[in-house]
Amino acid sequence: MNKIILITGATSGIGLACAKKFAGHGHNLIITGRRTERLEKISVSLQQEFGIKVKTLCMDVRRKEAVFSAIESLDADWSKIDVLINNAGLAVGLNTIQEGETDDWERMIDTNIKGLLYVSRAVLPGMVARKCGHVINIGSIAGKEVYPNGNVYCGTKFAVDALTKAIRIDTVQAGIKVTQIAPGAVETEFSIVRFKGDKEKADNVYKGFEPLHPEDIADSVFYVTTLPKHVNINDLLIMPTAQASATILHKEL
Ligand code: NDP
Ligand code: 8X3
Repeated sequence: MNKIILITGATSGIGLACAKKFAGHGHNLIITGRRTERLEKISVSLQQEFGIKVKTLCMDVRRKEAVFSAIESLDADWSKIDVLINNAGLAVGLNTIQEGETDDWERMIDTNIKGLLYVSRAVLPGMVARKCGHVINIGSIAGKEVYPNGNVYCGTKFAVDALTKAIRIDTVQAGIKVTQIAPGAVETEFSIVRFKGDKEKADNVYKGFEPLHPEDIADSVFYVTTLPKHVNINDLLIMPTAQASATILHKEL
């Protein structure tokens, strides 16, 4: 059966890989992100390659009113969202708290926590009314372990861990599935954003070992949506084989 999958942050990395994976299985997509041009290009190429329908919502998940009006604007064909993938997120900076940039903190808190909440608040009432739906939150190893200089990013991902449990509790009576997928190091644009465009620093993060690829995460996101109605995966922690914990990496340089 064709489902409607809403993916936040589908313009790169894990979100884009999820879009391709679900499109490849014939599902229709609502893809979101701030970079309009990329979003439109991706939409055209997914429709051409996979013969599915794609709706683009260009929005910043931090803008509450924009999020609510974008979701409200969906017509009957699009509003029955089966799967919400709360993926949009970022780390900005890698500093001690005492030297941290408060603007970086706001960006992470507003995107990773408040953005996830706004989108969930906009989509969940429909799922609850239909007694059907699956929310998949992209957490992180950073939401399981705090590591040096990770402070606020880790705090936001610990919040994603808690909110995943909270959404599950609040919607269990409606039969909504709620899953957290928590990856270790995945090579995407994540580190370029964290290091504010310093590509050399970003590339160094993934040197000397094989990190996860965004497609590895998309495979698991897709897998959890294929299980029978009575089966829910609560939490999946997925690491590169060379990464034993947030801080222990076996690198061969
Ligand atoms: P990317 O930087 O490649 O992708 C991030 C996506 O989020 C982009 O599509 C970006 O779109 C979107 N996004 C960021 N901020 C906003 C915003 N304010 N409003 C709307 N969309 C936004 O990184 P990843 O694919 O790696 O990151 C995806 C998720 O995975 C994040 O939640 C991240 O924390 C998590 N994660 C990543 C890991 C990694 O090692 N890469 C490991 C564990 C978790 P646009 O810029 O167009 O708005
Ligand atoms: C991204 C993985 O270890 O850089 O969430 O925090 S890590």
